[in-house]
Amino acid sequence: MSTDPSTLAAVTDLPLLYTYRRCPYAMRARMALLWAQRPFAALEIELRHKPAALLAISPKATVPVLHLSDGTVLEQSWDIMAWALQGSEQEDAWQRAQEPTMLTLLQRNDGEFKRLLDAYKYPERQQLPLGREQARHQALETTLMPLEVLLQHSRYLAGEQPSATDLALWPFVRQFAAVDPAWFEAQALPAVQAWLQRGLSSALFQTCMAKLPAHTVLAFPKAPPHPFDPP
Ligand SMILES: N[C@@H](CCC(=O)N[C@@H](CS)C(=O)NCC(=O)O)C(=O)O
Repeated sequence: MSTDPSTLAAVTDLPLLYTYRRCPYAMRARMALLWAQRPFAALEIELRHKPAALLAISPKATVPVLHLSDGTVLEQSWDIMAWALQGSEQEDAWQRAQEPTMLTLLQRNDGEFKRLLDAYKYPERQQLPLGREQARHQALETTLMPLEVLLQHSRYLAGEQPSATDLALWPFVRQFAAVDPAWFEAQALPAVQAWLQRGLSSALFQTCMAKLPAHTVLAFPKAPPHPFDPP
């Protein structure tokens, strides 16, 4: 595969997303791009063999990275979501996510919850002085129970319609639930469970999980016409 970033970008006039299908940060970026109906090309990478073209434009080398045709490089999933949603038909979904409560949820998700999720999912790799069950319990108390309280009052985190915050959190709660699905289902989290299911069964999520061959720049499949199920 070519190692020249300009060559890779030249394959397409579309914004080029360096992505990894199973990465939760990349999932939120793909969902936002799809929901905003921003056409984009995608390059599925392997985390162990990152393409030189990615390293050249983003030495920190995490995914997702969005390379725009004017040369701009967006290296954070939230920045990619902002670029996608602002000025799109889903502007309102972006604006509702800017409320302080929503920004706090995002911060907690990407900080404490992510660390606890890693400690729960990969106990052998973890850096926290916590056992697996302790990590799971803390995640329940600090994150999932507060989400349950919120979702007892509204279908989505910022109201009756999805917002950027829902897109940002779904992939992480999905990962947490998937570590031990029977345990997750047995918890008193009916609103969180229903909200997660709503997200995962949406046409938006299904499309964002399209399988692409690695190392190939391809136009990503188009956004579905009705990304969320009717209430
Ligand atoms: N703060 C970044 C985090 C992205 C991130 O950590 N992505 C992971 C994959 S899920 C990654 O690329 N890790 C680098 C590696 O594993 O080498 C964002 O929001 O985009």
